[in-house]
Amino acid sequence: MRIVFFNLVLLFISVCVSGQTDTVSIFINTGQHLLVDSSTVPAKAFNSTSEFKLDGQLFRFTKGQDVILQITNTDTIGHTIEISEYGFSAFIDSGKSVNTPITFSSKGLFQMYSTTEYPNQKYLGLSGLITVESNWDNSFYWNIKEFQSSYNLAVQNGDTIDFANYKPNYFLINGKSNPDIATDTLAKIRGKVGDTLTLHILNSGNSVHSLHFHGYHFKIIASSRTSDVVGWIKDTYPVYAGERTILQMVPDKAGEYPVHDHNLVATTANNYYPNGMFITMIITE
Ligand SMILES: [Cu+2]
Repeated sequence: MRIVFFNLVLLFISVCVSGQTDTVSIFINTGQHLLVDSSTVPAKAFNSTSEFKLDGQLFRFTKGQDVILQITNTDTIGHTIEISEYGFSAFIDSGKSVNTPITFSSKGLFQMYSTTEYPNQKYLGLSGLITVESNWDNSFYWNIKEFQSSYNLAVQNGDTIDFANYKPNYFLINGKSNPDIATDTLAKIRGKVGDTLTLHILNSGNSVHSLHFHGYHFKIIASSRTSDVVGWIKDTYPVYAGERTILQMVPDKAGEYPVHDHNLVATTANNYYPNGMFITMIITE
């Protein structure tokens, strides 16, 4: 009791000293995710309300921001949630909430994910984007992943799965596939000739996704996998499982050009083309 009181006093002091500590609510939710062909799979997501939605799962912070993450677990199992680069780790039991302070001291793109039954709970969707920036102009965000629908059911039922035999059949950007993804303003790259457009990508899946951009070249600004690729100018880039990368491009002409996974199976949904990881960019004068 004395320790709890002491911690509360410390928390109160830290809130007062910093002047402003925002409480940000994050819910661990479960539900049925509607796929592009109208089938559904069990999935999980981080959301800002208790309503389940498998989308980009983007949480934006500014550099230096002090935050109390209030994480509420509406799932039937407990989860350990980590943001590895910040040393953040919290266990939230089923039906419980925890408040954990964190200061977003460095800029960049980070992954918040469940380490529970790793990688199975992350695979179901508990892998979100944390972006720490000073401005978000001309920024776009892709949380990419793939599902093998039978695996979603198996994980949900507590059955064993083996990713060595993985044959995914759905391929998602922010939870959606072509053509539904075109309505996602976080994902749909729109800009003007000469703009600096930044695409932040997290591969939340268990497969490599080699992204091919038509019409323009981009520069690799950051990669969590290797610094060797930083500064490269490419039109195709393989984003490995778990990789966070930031790509930048300055379009030199107007037009509408595709971006798609170069692995063509990933442009399908349960074998139907082109209902996978495929979207167009729209650049105007
Ligand atoms: Cu192509």
